[in-house]
Amino acid sequence: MNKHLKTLRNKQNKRINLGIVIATLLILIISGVLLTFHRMVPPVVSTWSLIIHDVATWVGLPYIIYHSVTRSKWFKKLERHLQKTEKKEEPMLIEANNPIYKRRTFLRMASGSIIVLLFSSGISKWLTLQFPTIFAQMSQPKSQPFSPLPRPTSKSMPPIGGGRKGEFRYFTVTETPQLNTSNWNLKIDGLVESPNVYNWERFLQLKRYVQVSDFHCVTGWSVYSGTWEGILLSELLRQVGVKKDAQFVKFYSADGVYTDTLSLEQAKMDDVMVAVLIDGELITEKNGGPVRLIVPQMYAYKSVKWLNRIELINHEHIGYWEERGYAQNAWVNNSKS
Ligand SMILES: Nc1nc2c(c(=O)[nH]1)N[C@H]1C(S)=C(S)[C@@H](COP(=O)(O)O)O[C@H]1N2
Ligand SMILES: [Mo]
Repeated sequence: MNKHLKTLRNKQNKRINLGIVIATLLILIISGVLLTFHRMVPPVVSTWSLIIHDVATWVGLPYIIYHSVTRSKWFKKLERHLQKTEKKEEPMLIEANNPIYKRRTFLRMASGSIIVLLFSSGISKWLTLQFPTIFAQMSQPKSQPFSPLPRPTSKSMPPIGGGRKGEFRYFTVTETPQLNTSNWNLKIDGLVESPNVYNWERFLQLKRYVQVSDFHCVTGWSVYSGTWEGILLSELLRQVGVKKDAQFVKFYSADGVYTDTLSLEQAKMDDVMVAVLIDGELITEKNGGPVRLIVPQMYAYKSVKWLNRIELINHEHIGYWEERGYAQNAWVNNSKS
């Protein structure tokens, strides 16, 4: 670093570059620490930390990589080599030429492009999720794949919670499954007296309840006061009749990958809901619609999106994020156990 600084003494541009790199690294570290301890900071702080951390990752990180690549020994060597051959081959041209055509510039632009390309899938996913309205015009509007549409109860429309505060980050570990009236249904089976399959129409005939609750992701973002309307899980379980040896409830997603579990006792909590509407509107595709689980007292990784099967089992199942180290009991409020 010392050496590096000395060589930069008279090079204003390079000093700015180095400043940007160091600032980005500091920002990544500070926002990362705040996110790790997001339970201890106010929600505004964690929300902003996450936004800043994202920008630093998708804009700052490619820049840092470019910076380190173009300053590495082998890159400099390659540049010198190209410059030498350039001078040998076309000495006349060089002086007169626009610098943009120099091989050295080309080399830098090419490495920059490769780095941006490597990051592009991550960057574009991040952009489309963060600024959905900007990109909405780019994808053609879809026709409503579910009919009939559920009619919201008077508590949902207008929403008694006054409308949710905050934005969903639409998080998924798979592609969004394309569901519609004919390829979606909800199966309830396993250790139950009478297994059941609800198609869309039958599902909408079930009695729906409304609750206002907050939604917290473990990574530090939240959506507050969502008015959810749906069927109570306890009610669905009562209908199929849970057998005595059942101890856990396993939830499946139509994505074919994501699963999670609750103990039978947790599943019977009176706010655990198979939700269909939020703030009086059908839950959108990327939000986990048509039907998602909502477990307000636990972190949102328990709230399985695109729910299509509920199975009663007698052993503990390890869900997608639990397999990757997250707690089986995801209480938001630490004092529960
Ligand atoms: N099927 C499925 N359900 C899922 C997930 C997922 O990746 N796939 N992610 C979970 C996590 S970690 C969170 S924070 C919430 C995100 O919900 P949202 O995408 O509607 O914001 O969904 C949860 N349910
Ligand atoms: Mo999450």
